Amino acid sequence: MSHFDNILLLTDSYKVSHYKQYPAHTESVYSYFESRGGTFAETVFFGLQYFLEEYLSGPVVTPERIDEAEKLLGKHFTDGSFFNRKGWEHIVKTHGGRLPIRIKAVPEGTVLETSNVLMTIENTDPACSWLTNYLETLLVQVWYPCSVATQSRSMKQCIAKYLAKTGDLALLPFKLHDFGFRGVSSVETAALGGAAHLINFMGTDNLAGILLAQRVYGADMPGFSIPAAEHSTLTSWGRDHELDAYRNMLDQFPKGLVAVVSDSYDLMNACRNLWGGELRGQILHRDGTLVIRPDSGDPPTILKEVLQILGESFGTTVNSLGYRVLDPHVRVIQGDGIDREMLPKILEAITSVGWSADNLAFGSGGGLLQKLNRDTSKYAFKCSSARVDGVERDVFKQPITDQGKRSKAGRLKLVNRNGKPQTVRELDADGEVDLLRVVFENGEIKGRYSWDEICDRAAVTNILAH
Ligand code: AOY
Repeated sequence: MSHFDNILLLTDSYKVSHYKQYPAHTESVYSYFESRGGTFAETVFFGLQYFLEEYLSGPVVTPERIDEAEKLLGKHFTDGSFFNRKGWEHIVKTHGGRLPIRIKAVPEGTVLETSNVLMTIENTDPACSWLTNYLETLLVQVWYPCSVATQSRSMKQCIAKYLAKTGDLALLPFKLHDFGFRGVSSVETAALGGAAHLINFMGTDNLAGILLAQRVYGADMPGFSIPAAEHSTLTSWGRDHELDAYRNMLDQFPKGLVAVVSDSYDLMNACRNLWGGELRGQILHRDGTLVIRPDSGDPPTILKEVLQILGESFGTTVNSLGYRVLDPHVRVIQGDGIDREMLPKILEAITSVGWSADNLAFGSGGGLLQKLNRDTSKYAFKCSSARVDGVERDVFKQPITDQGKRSKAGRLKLVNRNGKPQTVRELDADGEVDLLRVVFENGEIKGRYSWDEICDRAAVTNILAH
């Protein structure tokens, strides 16, 4: 059972008072969601289907929930007498508890330039114009899966650039592994962020992300992993038995990929004298690949040194692009300190000394799922149109204290103009196809997107353009 299943309470406190603040006879409030710019030139839209399914669909307003909200808010506010009981009871009586709201959005997985409309929301019952922005708080949380999908896709473009230049692009889907479950603020965050990453990559240790991709988007098996050590499994052998701990890994997992974190005591000693010394023969006769994981130090410096030592011990070949590749029995994964800024530094450092990006994979936790906030892509939800007493009017803000915070005006449409999606006013786009589709209306989910179509839409295709 969820502790957070009362839609009346999934909002900011101040919104409870807003129904008294709109002009009299406000029949419609129309709002939109966009990225106003920020770190990335594009955004990937992803995650709305989860919020619709989890919180908004079906009969979500009930007499019990109204009572609970009235009681809680009565104590929360200094003067609790303004609770909108009539408004909520109207939704129960007239709509069977289903929200009289229409949400349109770009199809999930769509990659769109910033400053375009991603989603619109409006009330479908003129008595419920107060409800549109009551839902802002919950709906805007879609900023998080959008941001993770966007950042992960940008990191994919970065890795793709180096693979195209120095190695094999076919390795791309497994080059950035999600280590982030423990580093995020909640299980729900792990699920949304983990699924968002899996739109772009196929490697993950974040099982919550897999569950969300399967249960909400019908994915089959969207992410894969391999046996891998953590420090506890190795250090419990004792410092004097580091070699035995490593040998045990090779014995227990005699074929396929196996990853072993190797910095418990002395990473370079482990690479040169244990993996590259005593265990060298066993590794070279193994039917599979040992993935060595450094986990401390300055990543570019450490990785150049580790590749150098492993090259000396296991040998290298030079590929058709002129870059060095380690013997196929050994590879490296860097999972410490990886974020969108460290990634290009490492790739530049290793390629500058002749190593192919094929040698290296990345793990990222906090950098992938938590080093983001709503400002990273400046997500905002603003009212752009209202109908008052039968008259539609533009609604917008234009603060002289920050021109970047100006909001759009009018009812909006996303149309294709000279091969590019552009946000225009509905009035200026008569007869043009709207790329926004109705996904929710009057309590029902109207359009669903499958995992595979979302991944296809977000696919990184033209690598060399980036
Ligand atoms: N996993 C690739 C498979 C996963 C992990 C998870 C935090 C893996 C490590 C590895 O190789 O080393 C959460 C830290 C590491």
